[in-house]
Amino acid sequence: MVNFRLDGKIALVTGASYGIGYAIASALARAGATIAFNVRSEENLQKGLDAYKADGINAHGYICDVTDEDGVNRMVAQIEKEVGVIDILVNNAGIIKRIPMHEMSLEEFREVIDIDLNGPFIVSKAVIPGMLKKGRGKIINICSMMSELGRETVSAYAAAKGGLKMLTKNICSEYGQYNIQCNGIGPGYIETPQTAPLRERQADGSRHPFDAFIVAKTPAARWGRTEDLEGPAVFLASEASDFVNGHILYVDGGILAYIGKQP
Ligand code: NAP
Ligand code: GCO
Repeated sequence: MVNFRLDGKIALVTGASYGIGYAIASALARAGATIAFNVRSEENLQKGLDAYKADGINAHGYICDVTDEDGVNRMVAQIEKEVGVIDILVNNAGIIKRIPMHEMSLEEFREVIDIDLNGPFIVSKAVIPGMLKKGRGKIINICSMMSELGRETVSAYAAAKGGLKMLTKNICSEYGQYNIQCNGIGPGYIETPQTAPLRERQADGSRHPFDAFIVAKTPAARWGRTEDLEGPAVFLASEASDFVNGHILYVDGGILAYIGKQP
């Protein structure tokens, strides 16, 4: 019998007080996992704890910036002491800056790379030793359409998410022999705070041009919802995917397969 359950497993989901991270953490919890999550602020820590509690989930929350290696190492040690050794890591925390590349400062470019690419390296490096001791582990990196495609104004984000795709494949290559599987989820365009600016109604009440563009580019003819990511995340976190490694599972409604509807 294929095992999609996560009972007895401990999952760390980074940046999971809301958005995609919250949805994935909640799905892992409903599949039996014990959830740990981190955010950068006291305010969002409480917001997340309240949300998990309202959903009947007893989550363990920590304040930690994924770019702070010492802080990440302290958080992982604290989780291992308070909750247990991490079985499942979801590298979800991430930001985007939408600025034409010739107008983007080096500091802005570096901030996106630091959070979206260095962060997953730092957190993965911190949890892999525990997975090696256990003889098993699951790492899921939240990639993007921009792991495969570019578009105007997102140079740093595309570079980071392209790198995250290859980091995923390299962790697979280096640690698969120790029964650690590392895969990616590539969400399409999902309705979260991060994409809210792309869906804002125009002054005349019409849809944002990008909103209409994405719907025309998606065979499903809709934006994704965070719920659309829950099943893929549980699958990649479970024993059901023990022979799936180095794969980026695109949950995009078909965008990557489709040339787009004729205007
Ligand atoms: P979001 O709503 O902006 O949430 C991002 C989360 O990451 C927040 O909890 C944020 O916490 C946290 N975070 C940001 N920087 C952090 C840092 N340095 N340390 C710790 N936590 C940090 O974004 P989302 O739409 O849910 O996206 C989540 C992930 O999916 C991101 O990696 C994003 O690139 C990716 N993604 C999103 C879409 C989409 O269409 N929405 C599609 C593909 C991929 P704070 O409250 O502290 O900022
Ligand atoms: C953008 C969007 C996208 C999504 C996602 C698509 O400005 O193009 O924010 O980058 O966040 O990464 O998969």
